[in-house]
Amino acid sequence: MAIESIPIVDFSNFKTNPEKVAQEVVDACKSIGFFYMINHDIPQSDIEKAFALSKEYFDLPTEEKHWILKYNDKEIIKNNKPFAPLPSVFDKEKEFLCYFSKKCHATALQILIAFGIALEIPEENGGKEFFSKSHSYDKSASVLRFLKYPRGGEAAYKDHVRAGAHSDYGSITLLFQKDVPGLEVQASRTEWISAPLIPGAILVNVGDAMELWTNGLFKSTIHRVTFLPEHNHLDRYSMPFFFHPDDNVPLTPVPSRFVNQTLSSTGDHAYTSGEYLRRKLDATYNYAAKKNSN
Ligand SMILES: O=C(O)CCC(=O)C(=O)O
Repeated sequence: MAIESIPIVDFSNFKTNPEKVAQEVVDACKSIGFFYMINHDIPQSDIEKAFALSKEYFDLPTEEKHWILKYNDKEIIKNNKPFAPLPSVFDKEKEFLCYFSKKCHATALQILIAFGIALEIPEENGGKEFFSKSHSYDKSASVLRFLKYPRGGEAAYKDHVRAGAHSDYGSITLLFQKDVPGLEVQASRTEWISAPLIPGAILVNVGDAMELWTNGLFKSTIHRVTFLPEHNHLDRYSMPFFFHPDDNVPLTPVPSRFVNQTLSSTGDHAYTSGEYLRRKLDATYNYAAKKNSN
């Protein structure tokens, strides 16, 4: 049966009826790989404030936004600390940004607990905390990004596909969208369906690491961003929170009676989360570097 829309999962009942909510989450992850999370614990005022900071940053003159080019590779990986001084827009709100990214982390952990419940992971393997205990706040590659898609009316940005078709690399992604829709999902693996804006909802999707970890049970679905002609005069802002397992976590089949425990013929080597991420980033950036040098 063709999948025509993205399910909505109401988390207001997660405390009182976790099994029901968890089942809805897992049904969505097994079919389309996307769902809207409503009644989550992130106040709308915090989401609005984060979007306002993002806009304030993108509104800066171009030279100021190129601050990052001043820093070389050595400094980028120094002592596991912020790789460069933050631009003042963010520096003055460091406390808020830390608080907001911790809220994203806690919200993503709730979803992972739902996975653990519905997949009935045995207690001796970690039970409902099987996934959440492998996603520490400060040791994984998880990242909150601020994105701006400049309005399509400007000469340089005529293409209606604004972010090409791709899957995400981590375990799950939380996406905050604002004002301008545009995300499309390849639900049935051939047709694109749109992911409309639902005020206050977070759009959640499964990433490649989770598809590998569940041995294909959960679907990491291709998606892209397009602009409709009626939105050509508007900039689009979004904030994805890419959630990754800790680097050393082996992406071997999750101990669940719902997950096939046999690796496929191509999977005789199971990656750790860190290896998988590096492999994908190398492929992306080597490709980009080659393309740019041509
Ligand atoms: O901006 C969006 O709505 C989607 C972003 C996205 O898919 C990505 O950055 O991987």
